[in-house]
Amino acid sequence: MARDTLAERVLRGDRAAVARAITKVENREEGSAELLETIGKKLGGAFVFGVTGPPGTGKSTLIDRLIEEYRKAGVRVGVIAVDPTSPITGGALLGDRVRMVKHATDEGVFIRSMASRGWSGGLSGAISEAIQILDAAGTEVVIIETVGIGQSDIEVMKIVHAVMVVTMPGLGDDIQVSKAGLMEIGDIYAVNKSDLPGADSMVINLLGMVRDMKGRSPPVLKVSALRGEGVAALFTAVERIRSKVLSPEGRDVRLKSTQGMIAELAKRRVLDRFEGRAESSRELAKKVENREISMEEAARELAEGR
Ligand SMILES: Nc1nc2c(ncn2[C@@H]2O[C@H](COP(=O)(O)OP(=O)(O)OP(=O)(O)O)[C@@H](O)[C@H]2O)c(=O)[nH]1
Ligand SMILES: [Mg+2]
Repeated sequence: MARDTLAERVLRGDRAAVARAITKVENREEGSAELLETIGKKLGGAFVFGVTGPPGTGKSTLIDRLIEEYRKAGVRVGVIAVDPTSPITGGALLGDRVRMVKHATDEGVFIRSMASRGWSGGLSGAISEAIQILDAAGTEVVIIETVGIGQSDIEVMKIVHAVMVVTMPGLGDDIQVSKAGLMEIGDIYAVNKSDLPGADSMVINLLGMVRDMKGRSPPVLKVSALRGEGVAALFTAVERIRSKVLSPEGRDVRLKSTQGMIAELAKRRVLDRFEGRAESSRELAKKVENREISMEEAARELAEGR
């Protein structure tokens, strides 16, 4: 009997196969497209939840708590921690993610760190692909952790169904969220580290900002991931968002996320094609240097691959 294909093992929810499949698409190994085509027709419809916020606010610790809650409820969870470091300096922040190792033996939890490579205009990791693989493997909740500091996390937020912004007391309160554009994207706000002084004023600050938003009133919740205080209430609020997203009412949100994923995949194709043309781009540069063609023509040729 023939050995099961990787796609079949992924569809069965085999965690090792999921890891292997993500690596495969990340490295664009042969057979990646076929794999994605097979599993892409068997998506289960996972809830994709973005968790962002300034560095060190406790996002990973809080996600860890949410994983615990989900596992108590028997829900399969996947986490993709998007590492803002470049592939060259890569891994600098990885130690941070290893904190979630206590779930290492739980078949219902999958944790992966991925680099968001620095292509302006695209995610260029394989985040959309990883989401599909996890979804096809029966993961019900996929959490994407990004650091809320730059463009790449805003890009990530286009492909998720809902976003939780994690802040903490201090750090110049309102500035840390408003400056980073985090006030526009949150569906829920967590003020973590409530065991430290200043949490209440941070909550009041955020509530003030939330009140100014038109047509939206995202909840603001105080929590201490360290002590586990407020975690149950936060989990309930997140679950309310999940039910809404997955209900008929959430159709538009789901469509928007699918659209974002397709756009990412399309961008990747264009960029890959583009990168593969390093040789011809050199030739084109020579032609421009020799005044045979204009830069405009060269760019068109490069982009359209003639
Ligand atoms: N006092 C206190 N410390 C906390 C709490 N939650 C997390 N921390 C600590 O804050 C530090 C950062 O926590 P992480 O969970 O790594 O924060 P993060 O937001 O994921 O960090 P980055 O991914 O690097 O942006 C760690 O030392 C945690 O132990 C909390 O509720 N209270
Ligand atoms: Mg983290």
